[in-house]
Amino acid sequence: MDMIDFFTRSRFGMFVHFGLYSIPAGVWKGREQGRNHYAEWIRYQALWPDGGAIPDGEYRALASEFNPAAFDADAWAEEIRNAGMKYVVITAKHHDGFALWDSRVSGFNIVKATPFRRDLIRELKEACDRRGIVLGAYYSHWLDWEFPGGGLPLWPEIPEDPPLEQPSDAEFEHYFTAKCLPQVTELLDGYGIRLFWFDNWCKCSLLTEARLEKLIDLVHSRGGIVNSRIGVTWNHSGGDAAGIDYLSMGDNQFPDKAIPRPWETSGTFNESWGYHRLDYRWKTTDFLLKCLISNASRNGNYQLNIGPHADGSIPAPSVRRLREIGAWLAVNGESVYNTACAPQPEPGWGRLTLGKDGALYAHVFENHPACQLVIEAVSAAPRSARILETDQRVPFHHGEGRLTLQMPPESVNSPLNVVKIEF
Ligand code: FHN
Repeated sequence: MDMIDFFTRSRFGMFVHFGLYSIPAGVWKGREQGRNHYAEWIRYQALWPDGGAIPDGEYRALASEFNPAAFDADAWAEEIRNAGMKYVVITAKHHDGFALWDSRVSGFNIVKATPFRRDLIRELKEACDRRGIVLGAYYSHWLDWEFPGGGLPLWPEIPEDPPLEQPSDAEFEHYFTAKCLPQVTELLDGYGIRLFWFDNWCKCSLLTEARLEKLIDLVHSRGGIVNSRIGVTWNHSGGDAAGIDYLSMGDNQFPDKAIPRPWETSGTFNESWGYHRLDYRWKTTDFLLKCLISNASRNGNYQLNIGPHADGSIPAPSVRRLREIGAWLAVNGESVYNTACAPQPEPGWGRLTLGKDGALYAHVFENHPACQLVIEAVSAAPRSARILETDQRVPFHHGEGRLTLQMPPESVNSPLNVVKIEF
């Protein structure tokens, strides 16, 4: 399979942040983690701003409690498929260094260090394969808080503290060659992973061009693809980054124009990536769908994150939203999958996507009775315009390169209508 072609056609994928941090879930010894709501950062932010990080031994001890007995790879894969997502990228290893597969490189993993003793990546890969879903891996190649020489946060978690002492170049080289490259090789060769999401977001001298080239070449040698956050570029507008297959935006960042190369936004349902028991800032399905549609209309993908509970179950607010998005896509999917940015200017009332067969899809963000929707720069007169979900005919007028759709008053009852315009 040509991975980048698959990625571009898919438009919608899942992100999963799951690991030892899912146990404290944003609360350490009865107190809410400070600084931000990224529960997967609790190792360094537990006591912010009054104290240091969780001591290494205490954090590692979470492994002996990690037992996601409710994890069911087929149930996860069903939710992914029913949501209309075509791929899933899971934190195979996040910054804490803990691996979700049976790694021979480091014993700090789900099989060797926890009572669960099952290989989650293997189970999920098989469940995804059964459904034609592509499994990808998030791999924290720069930060690794358990292995000697792994990168540490560049900034002090407590403003008065001196910055953390960084590994030397030689120490980082040890981590890079003894853990990072061999683990990525395990994911490529032992698990057939071809879609990689690496994570770096600041200029870091340890990620030298030579190291990045090695990592990129390794993934490319097996036909895999890598994202821009590997560190070569941090350019939201889409700079020319050698070796990069797709761009990743900043967290929850949505560009306001089309980008002429493959790209994606990774986003959260609430604020945290890992499960956070006190994060109640859930976004609405309407908002999330608009993010998906908007990105598709600008040539981009949307990778929407779940943070499963420590027992492996998916939080109810995510499940409800996933199912609602899936229900919308079940009837409107052709206006999103395998589409591209339309040549017409983006209208203020919504978004436009262009199907491979030349159909134009008008996504109505603002529904109100008897509204007229104008699309500029439509050179030919359409042969038909219909609401995708109901097949209701939409009267239109075409003249002087302008198409005006007269939305039927009943259509206000369905939010996010799509009008399919055929020529
Ligand atoms: O530090 C990580 C964070 O925990 C999370 O994984 C996000 C996902 O995009 N990436 C980093 C911050 O941007």
